Amino acid sequence: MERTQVAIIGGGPAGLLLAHMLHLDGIDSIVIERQSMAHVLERIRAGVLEEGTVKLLRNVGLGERLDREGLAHDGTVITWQDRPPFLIDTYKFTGRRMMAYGQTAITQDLFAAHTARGGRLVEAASNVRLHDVTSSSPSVTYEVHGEETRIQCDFIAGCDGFHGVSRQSIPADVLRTFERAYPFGWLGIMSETPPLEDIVYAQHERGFALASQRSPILSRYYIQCPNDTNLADWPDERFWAELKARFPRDLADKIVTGPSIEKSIAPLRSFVAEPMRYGRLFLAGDAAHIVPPTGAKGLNLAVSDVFYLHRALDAYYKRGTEKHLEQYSATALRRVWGAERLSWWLTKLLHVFPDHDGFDNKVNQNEFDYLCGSQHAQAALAEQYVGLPFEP
Ligand code: RFL
Ligand code: PHB
Repeated sequence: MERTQVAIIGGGPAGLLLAHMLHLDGIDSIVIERQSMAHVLERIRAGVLEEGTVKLLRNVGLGERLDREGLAHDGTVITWQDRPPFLIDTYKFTGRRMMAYGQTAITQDLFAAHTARGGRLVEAASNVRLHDVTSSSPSVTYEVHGEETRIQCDFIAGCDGFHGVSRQSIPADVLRTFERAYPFGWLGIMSETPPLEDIVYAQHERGFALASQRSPILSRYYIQCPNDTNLADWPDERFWAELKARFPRDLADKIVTGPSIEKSIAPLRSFVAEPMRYGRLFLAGDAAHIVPPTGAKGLNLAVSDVFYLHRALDAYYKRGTEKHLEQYSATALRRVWGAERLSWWLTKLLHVFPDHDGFDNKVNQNEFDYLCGSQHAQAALAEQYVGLPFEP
């Protein structure tokens, strides 16, 4: 039997960031992770950070490598068939910038800080279960090498991603879910080649494509693919040819190709579970919601959830107030739904849907024309894409 104030299920970015921020306020936690940390630290996922995320990471002492290696961007480019590039100019409209800095690097930074301070973390934990979450003394049990341990705690933070156990611990008559599956995924590669100058979303009749980056010598590219795509059918040469075919000629010519060092397929899904609190269990990040990656919002939402949850726990331990704990779900969900709507809209605008007809295509075309011609539409998109401020 062990004891802590906050048991954190999941050692991804949400769980590790929460542990870090709680530690800065003298609140004790234990992170329980199903995988080995080596596995968690290898995963390649998100790459673009909102300015609010960057500022938060700096404020909690995690800005050093980020400021050294991160690539600042005034905005993101959209190309449409062969039309000239259009910039979602976040800097012009909001005075704020995005930053390309990989989730892999953030997770490494968080884990290094966790290890340096001697933070508690159980890796390779199986059969993780939550108990008595509606009582004032909940607990979590897990097994390592077949031996069970119980952690008694005040609160449980469910940061265990979309396939975790935390959300499943909320009774079906309490939990409401909202979902949209998309009839395609993203086939992504990482390559040790210099990236394009800008992050570019490409709309094309062959399907969506994206050029992104991790460093001056590391590029990340994606192409829209059918859900039943087999990685073995996509050797590098085929990927590069298809990618280039979806960009306007002058940009395609600038793409530097090379061997891929990683290749994977991510399905696209919109999903929200409400409420994000049940008794003493609080969900954060992908455990509560998923967005298609088109708006680069998934990781940023995990960070904003942790911002709100940390604030609520800090207020409880420092001042004995439960106000923020009670408001956590509603506050976090307002921001979640904003990102859900933007991610759904951008996905709809930029991808080829097998069931779209001429009408849908004309409406999309008009939407893009309107965006290019209207400062108001551009300001609205820039404000949402760069990330709405956290609520006070
Ligand atoms: P994570 O990163 O999924 O971490 C959850 C952690 O919980 C562990 N876990 C458990 N631990 C204990 N007990 C259990 N029963 C457990 N079940 C699971 C898992 O092993 C894992 O370590 O969630 P978190 O921390 O909320 O962070 C969210 C972000 O990871 C996520 O929003 C983004 O990465 C989403 N996402 C992307 N977002 C973008 O903005 N751009 C992208 O390009 C992008 N690509 C992706 C993605 C998510 C993917 N997933 C979830 C499969 C690509 C993929 C493949
Ligand atoms: C990435 O760099 O992985 C990336 C960038 C922008 C997105 C999604 C993913 O919208």
